[in-house]
Amino acid sequence: ARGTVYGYPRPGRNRELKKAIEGYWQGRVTAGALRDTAAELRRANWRLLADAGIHEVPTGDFSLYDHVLDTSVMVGAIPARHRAAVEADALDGYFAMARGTQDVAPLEMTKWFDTNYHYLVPELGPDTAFSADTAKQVAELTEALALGLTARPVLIGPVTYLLLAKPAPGVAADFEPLALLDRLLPVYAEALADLRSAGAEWVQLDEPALVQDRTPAELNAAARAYRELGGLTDRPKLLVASYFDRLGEALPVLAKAPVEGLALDFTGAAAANLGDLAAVGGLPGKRLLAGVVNGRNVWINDFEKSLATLGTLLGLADRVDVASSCSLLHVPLDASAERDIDPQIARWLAFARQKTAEIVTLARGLAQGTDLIAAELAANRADLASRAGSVLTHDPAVRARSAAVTDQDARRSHPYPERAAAQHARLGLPLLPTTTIGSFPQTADLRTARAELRTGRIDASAYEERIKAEIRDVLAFQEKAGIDVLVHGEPERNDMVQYFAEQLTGYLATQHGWVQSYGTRYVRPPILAGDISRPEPMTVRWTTYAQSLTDRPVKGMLTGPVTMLAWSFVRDDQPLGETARQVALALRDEVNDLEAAGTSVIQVDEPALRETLPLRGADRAGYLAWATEAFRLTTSGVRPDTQVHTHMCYAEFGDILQAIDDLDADVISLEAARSHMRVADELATAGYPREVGPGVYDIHSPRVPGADEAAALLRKGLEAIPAERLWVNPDCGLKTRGWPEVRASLENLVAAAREVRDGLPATA
Ligand code: THG
Ligand code: ZN
Repeated sequence: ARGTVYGYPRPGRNRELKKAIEGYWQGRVTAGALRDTAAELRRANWRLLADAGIHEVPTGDFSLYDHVLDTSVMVGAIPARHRAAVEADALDGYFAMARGTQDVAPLEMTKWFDTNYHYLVPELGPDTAFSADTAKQVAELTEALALGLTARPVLIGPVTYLLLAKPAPGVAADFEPLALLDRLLPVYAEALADLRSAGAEWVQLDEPALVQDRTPAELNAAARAYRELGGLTDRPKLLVASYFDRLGEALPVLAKAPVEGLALDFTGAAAANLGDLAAVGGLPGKRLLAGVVNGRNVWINDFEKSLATLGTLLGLADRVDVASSCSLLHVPLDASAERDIDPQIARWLAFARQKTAEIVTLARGLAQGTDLIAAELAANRADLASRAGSVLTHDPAVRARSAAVTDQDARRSHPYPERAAAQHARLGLPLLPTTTIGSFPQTADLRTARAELRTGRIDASAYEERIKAEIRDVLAFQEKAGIDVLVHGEPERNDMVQYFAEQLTGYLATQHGWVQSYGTRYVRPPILAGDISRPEPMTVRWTTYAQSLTDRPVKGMLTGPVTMLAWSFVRDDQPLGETARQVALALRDEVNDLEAAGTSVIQVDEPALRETLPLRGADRAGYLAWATEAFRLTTSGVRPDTQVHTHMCYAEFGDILQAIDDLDADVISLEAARSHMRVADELATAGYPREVGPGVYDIHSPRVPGADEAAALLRKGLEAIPAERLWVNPDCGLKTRGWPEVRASLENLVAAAREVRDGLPATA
């Protein structure tokens, strides 16, 4: 047995790739310099993998923006609107597809399965003509071979590529890209031939879409695709890879296909692949890549457990190699770079570099016997025991409180109609009340102040004064603009998840733990390492300061428990629902403290509720049950006359309407401007009984909407939601926008609300 991985983090130790690409966009870095930096980073990753003992390095996983976009280029699926740019200059055309230009819109971006990585959605139609452009794949393979390494090109498989695509603009919405399979396969055949002649013994085709619920027609398409590719004569050996969940119904399809190898995930729920594989009689004559090292979390492997799995697998395939469960793209580079994490706790952590070493160790143990890795096994056992027995992972007070939670704790004391009456009496708001989602522009000035606090150039009290001055400005603007429910603007927050994580016991923050979110944008997800508690109030000070400046209600602003999990690395030693409950209880204390400090409106944002939905339908009800319970646990400790808001964005809400209702929030604001209020219709049709603020100002664009435009959207909203339950607000927070647009847009939004309000029939 040998060890391998399917991909490695792209940016480099100091995010050199981000800097080079953004420098190129700004004209400070030449195309040649960008290509050199990229080649140097690839070389460094391959050397590192090879030096660690990885036997076959992946190629083609590297990308200047996104590997799905790279696949679109490889198969010639360039949308008509980008063709001129691509023909003028391949690199600039590539970035035009990714980011758009003055004249043309980019490809749409969406989440890569249930990860936090975003890919660019291929746009296809009945007229799409594919053609092979294998230059990038061949060049990167050639680079790795030139270093004297064994290399395995990794491509997105044809079935997954088509299943990730959507109809191009102007193409009927019911067009199914999978109908293009027969046209696409010859392009893959050409790519395989090119890679073979460039020296590839094996090529990996990634088919993660096959771990989702698939129709018989889709499974047939997969069978046909691999029968056809497997039947080619001029081709390398084929390895079809799956990850993120069990293959289920697709396993027998791939096991029977005329390909030389499969890669399966054996971590978490995907461990069911083990029984499924035995049930189909294993993979006689095939190579199996066993994904036993989790590529999605930051925890060290359990060597004994993995070796037991690997031992079973030895009897089920011709040759078993050890791998990560998926590309290491989804984890940070190197845990040893984290100097601020307690060394004892750092021993529990494995980022890409540590996971690579684990794979090599397991492969050695499997091939040559566990005696040879006795020292590693002993250290691993000790580290696992230290984690299991730590006071960080087991806080008796947190556990006792969580165990004592009753159904009643997760229910408001009064039904919505009674709450609504009490809230309306307390708040005295007009019909169609106006508000914002929470954040105001994060100016360069604020970021500088935070950086200066970090480096000690200014002290805590100077920083506090700086933040208070910003809050005063934000409040003054909102009062002058005539907004009804105000916010403090969140100038003290860097990232909505990181800010709370830094203040909760049991959470770890990283200094260098960057993970690609999209293109050149990265996040540093905090780590839910232990039992969660809140040593002291986190936001009360800022909210009460803001409230002291105005007679209008100021909303308290919190991030909800599901989003706190979705945008963090989660524990693997207890069910997610338990972690969610602990976070919910800590946030519940904050909600109750805000109320006690006089806050009458409290918003708990859950933008990630939809994106964490499990990949397989059968797992969804269980997820939604704990997710909605965690939200209600957070928000149910308040009096009936305290108004609970929530906010969601970045998603299609259609398949979670019931869950949105189950949150029992008094008011929900949603992204809607770009979909022309479709969500208001959907909620109304589903019988949603509470108050709704469908966004009437698309904050993802610098465009300032006119008052008449916002009014038209509002009137559209009124067709679905009665005036007594309709709010007026932007789509999302304003932190990424500039002040001039925000000022003008919010003034227009208030004018629109007034105009529509004045046109309403008088009520009793
Ligand atoms: N916070 C967290 N995770 C998220 C989002 C978030 N995941 C989903 C979505 N929002 C991702 N969106 C973005 C948007 C912008 C950036 C990253 C992810 C971004 N990053 C800066 C960069 O790479 O330059 C770094 C920011 C920093 O210094 O922390 O601009 O809102 N947790
Ligand atoms: Zn939002």
